[in-house]
Amino acid sequence: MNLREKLGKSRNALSEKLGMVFVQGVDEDTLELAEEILLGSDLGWELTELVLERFRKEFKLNRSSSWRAVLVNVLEELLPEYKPWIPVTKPAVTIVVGVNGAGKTTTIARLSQSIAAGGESVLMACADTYRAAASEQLALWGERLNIPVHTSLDGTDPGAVTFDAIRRAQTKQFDHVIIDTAGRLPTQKGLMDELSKVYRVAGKTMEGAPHRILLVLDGTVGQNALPQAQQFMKFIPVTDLVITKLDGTAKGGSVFAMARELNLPIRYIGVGEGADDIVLFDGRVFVEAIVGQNG
Ligand SMILES: Nc1nc2c(ncn2[C@@H]2O[C@H](COP(=O)(O)OP(=O)(O)O)[C@@H](O)[C@H]2O)c(=O)[nH]1
Ligand SMILES: [Mg+2]
Repeated sequence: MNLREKLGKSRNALSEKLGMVFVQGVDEDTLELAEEILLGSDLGWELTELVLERFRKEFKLNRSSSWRAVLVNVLEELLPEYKPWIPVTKPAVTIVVGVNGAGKTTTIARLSQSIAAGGESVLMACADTYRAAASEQLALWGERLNIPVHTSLDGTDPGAVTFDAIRRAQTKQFDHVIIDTAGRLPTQKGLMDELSKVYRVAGKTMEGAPHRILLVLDGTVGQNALPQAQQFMKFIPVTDLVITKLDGTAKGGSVFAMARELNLPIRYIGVGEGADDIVLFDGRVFVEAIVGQNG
């Protein structure tokens, strides 16, 4: 399956429906129907109005404009081109955060797999010490992918695990260490404070660490994840977003709203349960896949 097929639900909800509406041309009546479709794809009010304005303007200038080309242009403009992340020190320390079930552990496994495939070494560390199942899950991934995993006894302080994992990665000269954290809700103040502590410990253990902090968001939740994301950002300085499960939702439009509201680069998207189903995010490719002619 290519990206266009994996994002098929969002593509159907957005471009297939718009195509049917605009068969009769672009006018105030069809724009009203288009508004519903744009909102339905979870683009949000603000961006929906922005897109409708562009349609009005373009079609006033030129009745024979292509709605698809107009939409591709306006959506591409909403997504800046992100500079690639190039780690400057070794080990590069990544902390991964988010609510339960968002896809943190799966993301870490797939990410580590692609790092290893690129010839670099990676240590996966489990700072979720509340559930035995958490370290077992990561250990299982490690076995399957042949990637070392740093675990500790249940109940160990997550800060201590962070310290140990970074030290081990330094001593054994790993290129990367990726730290998994327990899922938590922003309303759980104690757990959120603990996240701040993990962050501080990383910085004290190694100068400049963590080098990136990935916030993993469940794409099926769409824009409803925004307040939650903003709360996380109060406790830990998130550097990049990962939006998972975009294969299982028609709410692909929320990606544009997330990028805009949170003002953070979307680094990866999850588009399935397979090992290759995490992709480096590229705005143009994404837009092409959900609305382009040939995506
Ligand atoms: N369809 C789909 N499922 C995903 C994706 N990413 C994660 N999952 C599934 O979501 C569930 C929770 O993932 P997990 O990594 O354990 O979440 P965590 O609690 O944040 O660590 C698992 O069943 C994953 O297979 C994705 O991009 N697409
Ligand atoms: Mg997990």
